[in-house]
Amino acid sequence: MTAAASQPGAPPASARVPVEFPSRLHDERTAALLGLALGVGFAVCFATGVLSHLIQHPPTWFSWPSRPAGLYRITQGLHVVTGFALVPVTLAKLWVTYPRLFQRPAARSVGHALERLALVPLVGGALFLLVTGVTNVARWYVWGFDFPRTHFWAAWVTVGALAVHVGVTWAVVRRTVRRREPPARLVAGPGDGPRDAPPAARPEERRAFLGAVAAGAGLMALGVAGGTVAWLSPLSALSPRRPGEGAQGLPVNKTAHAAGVVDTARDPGWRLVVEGAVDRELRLSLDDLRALGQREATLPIACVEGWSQSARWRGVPVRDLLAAAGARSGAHVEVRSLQEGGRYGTSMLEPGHAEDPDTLIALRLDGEELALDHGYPARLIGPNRPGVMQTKWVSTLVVR
Ligand SMILES: Nc1nc2c(c(=O)[nH]1)N[C@H]1C(S)=C(S)[C@@H](COP(=O)(O)O)O[C@H]1N2
Ligand SMILES: [Mo]
Repeated sequence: MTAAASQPGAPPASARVPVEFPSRLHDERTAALLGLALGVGFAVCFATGVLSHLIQHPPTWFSWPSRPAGLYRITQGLHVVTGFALVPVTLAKLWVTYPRLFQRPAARSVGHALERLALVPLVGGALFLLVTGVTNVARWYVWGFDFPRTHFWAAWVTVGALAVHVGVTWAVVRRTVRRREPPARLVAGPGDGPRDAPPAARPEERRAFLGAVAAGAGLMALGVAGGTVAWLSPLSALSPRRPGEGAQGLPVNKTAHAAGVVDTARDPGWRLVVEGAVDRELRLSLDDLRALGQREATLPIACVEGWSQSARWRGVPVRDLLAAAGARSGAHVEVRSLQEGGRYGTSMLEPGHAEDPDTLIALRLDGEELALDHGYPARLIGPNRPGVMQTKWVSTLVVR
């Protein structure tokens, strides 16, 4: 106990920062700049993620158009690339700000306590989203839970906590970004003496640090962007699916073997059935389908996991099949697969998609018969749809 501690006006020993943080980079300005980058990044990730969720589980007020054909490829590519790039930025922000954990007193008021408590869902949620997103893209399913649903709800929790955090820190961010006064080190608690409030980082130190974080973010983005941008794919160490790799030069998500359809897909007795609210039920063999008018369309498979690739598809437009069956216009169509069980064995075609001339029951891919792994004998492919809604090994179209 020093003599100073017992002098009137000196801070009590408990108010002192108990741990020393030698780096000058633990300062407000570094934290604010990283915070701005994170705010923008998480906003993009959240918006594109919610959009993807709405497309796959559309509420009545939501309708996703079938054009432009490659829009989902862009929004979902952005979701995955920004998510990956956020990893180093988030870690940098946690490192810059963690001295704050040791701030004493832990809470100055009820408001301050709530503010600090909101960091639990913020930090926990952000790390959870990044870890589950990256491992899901890497197809490393170590989690027992339902990924899309858990990731979706965690995003709402995180964004709620982020709104609180932005509200609380906005004044500091404005002040530091406008350089009204020199930034403070983040270690200072109330009553700290000058020795405990050392100077913030010099601008060139901060620039070098932020430059390294940006380079890390760029590397992470590159690591996955090649799943979509073909010429980057040699650099994309983190992308498990790459353009050009797979049966017929197109990545395969689930194989026929994994889906348990090898025998049923090869069965000569296979028929495409069109049933439901229609004049008559259609039962078409593969030869029947080949004899109908064919249409060709160049469309991407755009997987939710971030990879995408365009290919030339040829087959029978769904709308021609619906017309042949006498379905009324504006019908919703459920597309069923031979695959039994599994989440992606069926998908819904909203009217706008069912009526798009390029929404096909495809029989051919890049001039060849469909490979078994790409959905032989027939698969759904349509413009501007998530990969999970491009059902392979189609057995039935149910008109509703
Ligand atoms: N029946 C069925 N269709 C399916 C799937 C599936 O698991 N089962 N996976 C989907 C997913 S997630 C994607 S990305 C695309 C990939 O198509 P591809 O394997 O032909 O590239 O198929 C979709 N169609
Ligand atoms: Mo996918």
